[in-house]
Amino acid sequence: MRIKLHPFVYLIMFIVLFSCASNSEDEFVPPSKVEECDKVCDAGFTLNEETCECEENPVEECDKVCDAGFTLDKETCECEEIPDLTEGIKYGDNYIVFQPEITKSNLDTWKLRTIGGDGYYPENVNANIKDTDLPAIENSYLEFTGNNLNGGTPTSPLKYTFVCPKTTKYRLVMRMLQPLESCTIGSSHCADNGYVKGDKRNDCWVKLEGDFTSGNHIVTEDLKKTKKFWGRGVRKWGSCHMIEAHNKEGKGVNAKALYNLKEGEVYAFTIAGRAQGCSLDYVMFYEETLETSLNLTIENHTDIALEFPEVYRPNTNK
Ligand SMILES: [Ca+2]
Repeated sequence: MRIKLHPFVYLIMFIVLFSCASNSEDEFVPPSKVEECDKVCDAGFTLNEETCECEENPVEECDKVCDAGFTLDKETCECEEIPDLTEGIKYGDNYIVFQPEITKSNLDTWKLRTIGGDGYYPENVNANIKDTDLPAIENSYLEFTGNNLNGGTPTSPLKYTFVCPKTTKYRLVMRMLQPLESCTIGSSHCADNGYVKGDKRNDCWVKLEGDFTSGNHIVTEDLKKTKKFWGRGVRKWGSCHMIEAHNKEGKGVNAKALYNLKEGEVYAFTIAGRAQGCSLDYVMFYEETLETSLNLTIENHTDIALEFPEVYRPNTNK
């Protein structure tokens, strides 16, 4: 039997159904529950409970200052020893100084001259030296015996590795001797105030490697190549103090060897033999402004051991 309902009944049924559905939605209230954040963060991170994100801990500034020969590891804030530095280098606040014989390189044609030994200068106390002259530091030095009196290709390289003690501009100088024969003023070929051949036995080759720029008009790349380094010290300890290189316009020039070095950086320095007889007592890199503050004059024949205060001399316990 088929029951036919009045359309009004359908309408009532629809309203009731709709009303029930609607009431059930209104009655549903989701629980006000805050989700628990149980994330575990890695070391060095901290949980932000509001966002439930791991955030990196702020890095504490490490301002430790390390001694010369040590470098700062910023992650651990510890000073670590720099390996392979040449032993025996003396580090000041704004200079480094060393005797050339501390090198680990083979001396080859460089000869170690020691007091009383063959070829040592002066050969005796009356050997044309003044009372005010200071002998070689620790009574020893290196003499180059290769090439000829005027020069030659770079021979017998001697290497040194050092760390820069302070970011500043440094000048390179060496205490140098030209062991030349003396002569009588006025006789033939006798020049340079009684010293024959004053422009011989007075140079070597130098090269510096590392992170630096030139401190003057010499191009930086030239300072990273092997260049002639020369000076004067005829039959007395003088100085090797000028580099022969090129300026930024490409012209050949003689100038101070000036390097802008960085604190904590490690540099490799090489000396190679050029003119036979050139003799080296010690090597210095010093902050150039010392020339003003200490009123220094570094030029031909200046004995740097006497020009600088004694503290600037190298260690003698090689
Ligand atoms: Ca010496």
